[in-house]
Amino acid sequence: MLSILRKARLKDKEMRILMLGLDNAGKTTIVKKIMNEDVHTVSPTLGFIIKTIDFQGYKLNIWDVGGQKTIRSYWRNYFEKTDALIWVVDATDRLRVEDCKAELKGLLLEERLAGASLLVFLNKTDVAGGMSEQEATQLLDLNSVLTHRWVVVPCSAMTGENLEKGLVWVVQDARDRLFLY
Ligand SMILES: Nc1nc2c(ncn2[C@@H]2O[C@H](COP(=O)(O)OP(=O)(O)OP(=O)(O)O)[C@@H](O)[C@H]2O)c(=O)[nH]1
Ligand SMILES: [Mg+2]
Repeated sequence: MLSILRKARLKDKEMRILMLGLDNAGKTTIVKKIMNEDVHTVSPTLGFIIKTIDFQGYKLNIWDVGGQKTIRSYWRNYFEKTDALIWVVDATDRLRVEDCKAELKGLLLEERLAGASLLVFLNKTDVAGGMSEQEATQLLDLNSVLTHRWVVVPCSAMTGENLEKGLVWVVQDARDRLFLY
């Protein structure tokens, strides 16, 4: 259930967005593209980066946390007060899709993320042969997710395709929830 505090913050038009996913999924590149920064200079994130963007009258505080296996245990330090979870999937990484599914399932069981909406960014659509939206939905078993409001948005951090569409959903979802509870 949405806490009163969280709701107050949404009324203030401020959101805390947690961006997670396996390493190499493209989280940092997505954030850079959104910020109009050079996307060719990313390196693996060892800790976390917070970026604040003004979007459609909302202040989005995006927490981009490194996804390497050895540091995934730190993800839990960032759960608190999360309004939306952005789960970034590398559409070209079929080899690790099971790992990707398991990590996401684990997150969705977290009580502290219970009130968060889930945007799945299916990234790297600029590369041919990647998973389609339907394929990823099936392989990640998203249709079984009933605890969170979710959507899959295929995107490319390289071209910027659909990044805005994803953020629009996040903000619209926040607006909807203000009226729901
Ligand atoms: N072709 C293509 N490559 C991408 C895209 N997004 C990211 N990449 C590449 O994927 C690699 C990993 O990108 P990062 O943004 O560092 O990935 P990350 O999810 O932040 O990884 P960690 O910080 O280790 O968790 C880089 O070489 C990027 O250039 C995309 O949309 N298309
Ligand atoms: Mg990163």
